Amino acid sequence: MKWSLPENIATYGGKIDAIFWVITVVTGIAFVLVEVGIIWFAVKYRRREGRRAYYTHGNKALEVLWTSVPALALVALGIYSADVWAQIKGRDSAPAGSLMLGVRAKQFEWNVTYPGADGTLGTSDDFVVRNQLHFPVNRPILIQLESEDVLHSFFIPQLRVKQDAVPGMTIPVWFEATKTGGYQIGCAELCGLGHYRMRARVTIHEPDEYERWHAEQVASR
Ligand SMILES: [Cu+2]
Repeated sequence: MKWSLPENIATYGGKIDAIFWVITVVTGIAFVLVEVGIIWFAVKYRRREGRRAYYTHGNKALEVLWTSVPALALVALGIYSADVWAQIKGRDSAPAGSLMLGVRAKQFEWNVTYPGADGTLGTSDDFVVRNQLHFPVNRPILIQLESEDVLHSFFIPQLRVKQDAVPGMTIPVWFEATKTGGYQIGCAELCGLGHYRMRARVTIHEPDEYERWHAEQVASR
């Protein structure tokens, strides 16, 4: 078992990890304070021979305090992360010149649509490869994510990407890898009995290597 985050190979991964750690520390402090309080009170006010219960209707000042502090913390975290959210998930946030690919989830596989020889997605020479996502390193990739049947979730931990695939919707997801290698898409939304085996291989190539792979695929069809 590993406690650290998975390796980060996404250009925006550092920003997401920073938010993750800030939230973990803030909620971690709250968790420790609450748990210590529970144990402290349970021990201090435990039943004792001859001690009578004390009835109270609460404390207004305390209630205002423990409602407003978490509310302010929540708003502060929201403001702190809004910028990163807009850069990654915002409408039309994908950088210009992104390579566009289609990913269609279904029970229990990922079908990836690549542009054909014309290099344009959505034309008649597109081709589909089952459970294999290939793309070049150091170039933004824009996935048009769809689902054929139920809710799935497109999850590549090392790219810090997790996005629900919703039937009837086409959801854009963009990322840019900083490293070549082999990774995996997992489905992060319980989608049926085969959910656990809904995986696909991710292969991140050097640009010329990707061109070669793509040309081979086009030639073989
Ligand atoms: Cu699934």
